[in-house]
Amino acid sequence: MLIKSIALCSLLLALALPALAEVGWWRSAQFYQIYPRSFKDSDGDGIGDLNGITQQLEYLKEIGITATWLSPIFTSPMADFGYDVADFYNIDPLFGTMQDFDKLLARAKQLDIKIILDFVPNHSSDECDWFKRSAAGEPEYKDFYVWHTGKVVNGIRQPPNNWISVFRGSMWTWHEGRQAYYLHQFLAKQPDLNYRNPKVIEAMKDVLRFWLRKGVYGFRIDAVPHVFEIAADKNGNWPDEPRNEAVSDPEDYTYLNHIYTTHQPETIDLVYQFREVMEDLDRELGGDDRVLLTEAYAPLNVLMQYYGNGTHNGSQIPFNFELLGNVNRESNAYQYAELLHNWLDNMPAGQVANWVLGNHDSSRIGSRLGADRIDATNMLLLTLPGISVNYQGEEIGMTDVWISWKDTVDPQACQSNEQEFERLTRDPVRTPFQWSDEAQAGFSNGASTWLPLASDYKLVNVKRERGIPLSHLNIYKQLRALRDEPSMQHGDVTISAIGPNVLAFKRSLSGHNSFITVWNINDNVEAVNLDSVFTSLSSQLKYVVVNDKSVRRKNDLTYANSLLLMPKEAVVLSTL
Ligand SMILES: *[C@@H]1O[C@H](CO)[C@@H](O)[C@H](O)[C@H]1NC(C)=O
Ligand SMILES: *[C@@H]1O[C@H](CO)[C@@H](O)[C@H](O)[C@H]1NC(C)=O
Ligand SMILES: CC(=O)N[C@H]1CO[C@H](CO)[C@@H](O)[C@@H]1O
Ligand SMILES: [Ca+2]
Ligand SMILES: [Ca+2]
Repeated sequence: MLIKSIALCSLLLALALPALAEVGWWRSAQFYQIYPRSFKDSDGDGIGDLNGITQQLEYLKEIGITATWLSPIFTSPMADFGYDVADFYNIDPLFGTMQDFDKLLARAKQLDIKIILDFVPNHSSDECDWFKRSAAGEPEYKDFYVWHTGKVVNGIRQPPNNWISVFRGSMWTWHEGRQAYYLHQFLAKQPDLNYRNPKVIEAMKDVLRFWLRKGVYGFRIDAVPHVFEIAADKNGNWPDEPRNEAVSDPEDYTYLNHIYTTHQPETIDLVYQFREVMEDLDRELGGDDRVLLTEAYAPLNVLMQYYGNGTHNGSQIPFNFELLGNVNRESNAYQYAELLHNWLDNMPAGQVANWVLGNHDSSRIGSRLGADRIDATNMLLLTLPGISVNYQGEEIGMTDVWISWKDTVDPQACQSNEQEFERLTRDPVRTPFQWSDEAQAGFSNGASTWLPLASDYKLVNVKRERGIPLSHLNIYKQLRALRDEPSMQHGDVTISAIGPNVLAFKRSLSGHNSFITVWNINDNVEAVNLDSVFTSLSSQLKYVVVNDKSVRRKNDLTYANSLLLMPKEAVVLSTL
């Protein structure tokens, strides 16, 4: 009887649990970007896939990830590795099937990891059914894309204006079937959807609804600033964009200032509309909040509007690229402090910050800032207030892999030439994830991988780093554990540059221990007085996380007024 009632009780509990929706679960969450081609290959074809991700979800649990966003997994001819979607409602066979995706969702739910999908609103593939119908002039789809018959100069047909695509060359490509040019901000195989057609907006909202009903918890929206172009004038024409005199290569994207093809005012309202879809589905489905993460490289005052404008909610997580875009090997503590403040001081009330240092388009942290700064930057990401966003492999300190012109596959680089490709290629940050020192780094049991492996994979891999106390991976895990402290979850932050070489910030919450992150950015030994920049510290502080530059160990004590830092040492200290 007793056993029965316990069983009944836990049954009732289990039934009751889903009703306890976790509002704001994302406010101090750890997000992790998976680049599916390179995470884990389950079937030996050398390309990562959904079953591979499912197999390795426990690893995300091990490192304390709350939610993971997957770069595109939809049907695609892979001209831009999935950022050219041919069917927004299906999984590409390279990655698996819809059943595989359902299994992934089910496993993620068991582990309490939320799945976020990449949403590419700006364009589809030219192999998308919508585009084929549009090109054929079918009434329903005729205006789904941006078409123009071009202009004739001296008897020669030319594109309607001078716009240049992100991936070089004209933004317009002639379509024989339709006898017109179509617009593409990226590759010719990525025709832009026409956001001035309300049917397009509705069609894209339907895509969001479909995946939310399947059980994803939101979207990371790709390339938002490119969605709208300026409206055509009354004759159906668009103005030329002005020259950027600093650049002389007329094929290069930066040759023009993109005042008519990026950051049009309608963009913000579209984000608000997408958020409304999230909130509608919150009401329809119940459970935890659905979230929007937006990718926009934009001026701060524009980005802050992405959060919402008082009457309308926007993206909960407009990616903060302040650090990613602005720090380099020479950056000093004053510059870091300023960049952190830029976001925190400009954020609308009630919103939370997010910190992003990498993605599949940007040089890896260890290559960009130096391998001896990897732990320090993970420390920033994980001890600053708000949301941390981690690109796969940064937690184990993967670095860029040099890839020859012959092995280069990134379209952005392949569109250029053997002299230019290294500046443009994104392949070096997309190489297979390093799981172990086994063949193919444990990524695949096939004979080859779609991009070459890093040559240092026997040293830099999950399996080995698990066994090294101060490996990047173990430091990451310690930092993650520390995030559960009340001061980390809800505390204030005070940021200070102590001279050009030392960046420090304090997280504090009344009634709880404070934590102080201190980073010696450069190669001098530094002695700092934390009492000179922070109030109410205990006279002694305890080391709670150290890196491999430290001569001190975890739980050692130091005086707050005379902290000694080794070159490149980064530590987290706690009040007593
Ligand atoms: C907020 O955005 C909505 C939708 O774009 C707009 O109608 C409204 O005027 C804006 N409110 C303010 C205060 O700017
Ligand atoms: C904005 O979001 C908050 C939190 O989810 C919600 O309480 C509020 O009602 C939303 N506001 C609008 C205008 O939808
Ligand atoms: C960081 C990121 O997601 N970049 C993508 C932006 O959009 C273009 C076109 O869809 C992709 O090529 C990039 O990878
Ligand atoms: Ca595979
Ligand atoms: Ca567009």
